[in-house]
Amino acid sequence: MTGDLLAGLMTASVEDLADGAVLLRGFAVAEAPALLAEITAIAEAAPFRHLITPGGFRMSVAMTNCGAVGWISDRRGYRYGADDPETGCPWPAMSPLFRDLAGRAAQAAGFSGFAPEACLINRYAPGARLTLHQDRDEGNLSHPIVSVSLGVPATFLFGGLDRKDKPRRFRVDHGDVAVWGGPSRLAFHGVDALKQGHHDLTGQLRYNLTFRKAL
Ligand code: MD3
Ligand code: FE
Repeated sequence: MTGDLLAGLMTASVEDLADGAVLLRGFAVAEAPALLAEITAIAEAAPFRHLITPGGFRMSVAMTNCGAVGWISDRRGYRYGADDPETGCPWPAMSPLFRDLAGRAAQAAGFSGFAPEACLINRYAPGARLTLHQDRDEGNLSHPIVSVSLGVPATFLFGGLDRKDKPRRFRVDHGDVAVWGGPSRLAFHGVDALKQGHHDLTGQLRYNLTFRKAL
């Protein structure tokens, strides 16, 4: 095990959520201020927006992306694309800070060589939520998804492979990193409506970075 990986694990506790799913409590706390500064810079080039679902609903979570491709939704469906449809420009590049954090978290959870092309950035204001869904728009489902929580705490809903499986709930705090792979990669999941709260670095907001091997 490399020195920095050990250092990350010394401040983080590892919780097994399910087969292939791990929660690394506090794994990204040290990097959080730099991650938030980078989110601000990304949003200057690719502003947060509320995407429209194929069914015509406006998502309560505001989103943007960085990386070679970004996740988008509109009346035509869900997909990854190289350009921001709002600006017509490529998504901002994914920085080494983002990429390395995702790779180290995946490694700590037992997944080697995770090199995501896409980082979806979700912004939750009070009341914003994600209903139960699967992440299955990625070209390569053999890699995990890495999720980094920042700011106000939230409740993850983690179901099974069947939409009807009753989801388990667990709280995620600032700096927590979750890795979902293997048998959990296609599990249904969501996020409860964000409660009113305050975090010194984000005010009443929560951010989530979701790293995906999309191509
Ligand atoms: C369980 N975002 O953007 S990832 C998403 O807090 C999304 O914004 C969550 O779900 C958020 O699609 C954080 C939680 C998550 C992600 C992928 C999973 C849970 C998962 C894949 C399989 C199982
Ligand atoms: Fe998801």
